[in-house]
Amino acid sequence: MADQPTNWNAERKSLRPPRPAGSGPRFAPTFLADTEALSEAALAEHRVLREIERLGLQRHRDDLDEQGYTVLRPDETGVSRDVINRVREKVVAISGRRTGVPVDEDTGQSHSGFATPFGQAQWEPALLLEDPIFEQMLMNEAKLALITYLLGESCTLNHFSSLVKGPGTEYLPLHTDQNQSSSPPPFPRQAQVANATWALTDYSVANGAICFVKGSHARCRAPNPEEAVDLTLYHPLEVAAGSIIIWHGNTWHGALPRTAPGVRVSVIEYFQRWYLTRTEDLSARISSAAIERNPERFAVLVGARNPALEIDTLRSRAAKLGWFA
Ligand SMILES: O=C(O)CCC(=O)C(=O)O
Repeated sequence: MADQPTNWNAERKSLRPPRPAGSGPRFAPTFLADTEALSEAALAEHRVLREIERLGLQRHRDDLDEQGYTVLRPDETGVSRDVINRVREKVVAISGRRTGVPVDEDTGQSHSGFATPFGQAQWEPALLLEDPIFEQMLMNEAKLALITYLLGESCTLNHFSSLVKGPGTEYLPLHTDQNQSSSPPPFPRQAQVANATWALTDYSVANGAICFVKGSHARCRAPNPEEAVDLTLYHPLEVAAGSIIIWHGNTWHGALPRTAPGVRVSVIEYFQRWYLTRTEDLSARISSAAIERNPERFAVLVGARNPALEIDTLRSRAAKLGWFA
């Protein structure tokens, strides 16, 4: 299979502003690249890369470039074990309330019969509307710096949901997120969608860990039906509760069945570029109180504002010219 070029750093150089535009075009100026907007796109790139450096996340940026995924360990997220436990308890309570089936955290028997697109797991959407603690998770600095590196400053949520996975025997086949909610193959090399999953319980082989195929994002296609179930390609990711697993939307991933008693609990924050259609549109459902109590970027992330669609602003022009704006 012919892989596409992986030198992402080299590609980025094309964002430098070009020579002065001279007297400017007479027709269709709204549709043409202008020097000011190109400079703003280059500035956005600079801001995004500087933020990565400020937070000491260069290794994670390189992981995303080279292997298509990375893990922020609990000590790198700035989130305490107490908060992670509270979030897990909330997810467990919400999951039980929504189906009327309380989660049996000890045996997991309550959750061995679930079947969703995410495997033998209960999937619950629109979690962000349930409790302000989820808003804090969304605004997590280190996670957002890496998601912004992948999807630019104008990116938005596609869905904010949870998974509770009980014991079972079924593997989740290898797939790409890009394939489900963005353009068909060949996929663009620049991420169009990206996933940040909070492990709220430990991930291990027996606990039904997520698995990745290193470097598969550069193939710019989904696995074919044989590859999707080829267990030799599954490389389990064992991480501690409180970690955030972040991946490029082209990266092949699947999951092992859980063989141990109990449940694996996670929160999925799934992001996309500003021009894609969302799975869950929270823009009209999010409260004005939530918008007010959070930083400005929150409104963009939940889709209440889309700066890239504003008419003729510098930011909207820049978002159409650079991957980081
Ligand atoms: O967490 C898992 O087991 C798999 C989740 C997944 O495939 C996804 O979020 O796209």
